[in-house]
Formats: sequence, structure tokens, C-alpha cells
Amino acid sequence: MLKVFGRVKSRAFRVVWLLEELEIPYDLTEIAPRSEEAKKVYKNGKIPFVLDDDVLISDSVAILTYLSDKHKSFTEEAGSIERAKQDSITFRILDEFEALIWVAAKHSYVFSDEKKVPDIINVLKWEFANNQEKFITEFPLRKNVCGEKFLIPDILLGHCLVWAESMNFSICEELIEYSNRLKERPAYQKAYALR
Ligand SMILES: N[C@@H](CCC(=O)N[C@@H](CS)C(=O)NCC(=O)O)C(=O)O
Repeated sequence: MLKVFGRVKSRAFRVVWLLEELEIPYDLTEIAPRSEEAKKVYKNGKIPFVLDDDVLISDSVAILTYLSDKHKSFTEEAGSIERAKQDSITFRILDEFEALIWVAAKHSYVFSDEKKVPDIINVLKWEFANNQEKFITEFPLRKNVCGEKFLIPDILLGHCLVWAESMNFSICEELIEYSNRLKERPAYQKAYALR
């Protein structure tokens, strides 16, 4: 059975959410980032990571991509134009949303006090707001982020929005409505209940 390592309150949420969507059984080990327990399996210590037949796969987006390709669900086919467009959206979300929230997280609760630059948070919030405007103009969120189909970039963006919300980043109306639609999904709710 696939083994998932990480805290469901962290980026591991993305992996657990996809597994619930796929209805695949998995074994979850709640471990903290950089803990000795984590480093025993993955010496880098970053979470999440999974073991599939004892083979280690790290990095949440690599795991989502691997699982969705393997099960041919919630992704466009590798090598197709649709997949290229899907991947472009994935990288936009990573560059324009996740990167900002992650730096904000480091300067809020990850770094030790002497390394924190608290003023950076307002700059990141400002940039996050600008990026939302550009993003929704380019990708109108009538249904899902890639169009009609619910795909792995929806899991990534949905998680980034929940994370941003928890850090008091302001989120525009269109993205709030989109996020609320995602939160109605039974698989999202099952994953959220594990947090
Ligand atoms: N790009 C990686 C980032 C993983 C990551 O940085 N995870 C955090 C917890 S959510 C962590 O392990 N931090 C500890 C560290 O940076 O050493 C992913 O998406 O899985």
C-alpha cells in the first residue's frame, strides 16, 4: 500500500486530497518536517514524501503528477497540448502564489526570530493581490482552473488558497467562490477531516 509521510496540515494535504479523489487506500504517517523520523526515510527531511513499493518520491507536485499519471485520472495525458497547458498553469500557481506564501510562512513561523524580516509580509501580500488579478484575467474561473475538468492544478491552487487564507492574505471574490466550490468536494472534506 502507498505510504504517505507528512503533516496533513502542511503540503501533505495535497497528496491526501488527491488520494481521496482517486479512492486509493493509503497509509498515512504524520511526521514533522526535518524530524529524525522523517530523515530516517528521506534524509532531506522535507515533507511530504511517499513510498510506493518502497521507492521514495518527494515533492508534493511531483507526487500529484506521478499518481495522476499512474491512475490516468485528474490529469491530461502526458505529451498532449492540453497537458502542456495544464503544466503551465501548475507552474504559474507555484511561481505566483505558492512561492509568496512560502516566503511569508518562513518569515512568520518557520524561521527563528533573528532571521525574520517582518516587513516583507506586506510586500508579499501586495504582490499576491496583483498576481490574483492577472491570473483570473488569464484563466477565468467559470468552473475549474483548467476549464471544465477538475485536475491536479485545482488541488494545488485550492491548497494555496486555504494556506493564504490562514495567513490573512486577502483573496479576491472570484477565487473565494472557486475555493468554496472546491471545499464542497467530498474528497476535500475527507482530507480536511484528517488535519
Ligand atoms: N516543494 C516541496 C516543498 C516541501 C517543503 O518545503 N515542505 C515543508 C513543510 S510544508 C518542509 O518540509 N519544510 C522544512 C524545510 O524546509 O526544511 C513540496 O511541494 O513538497
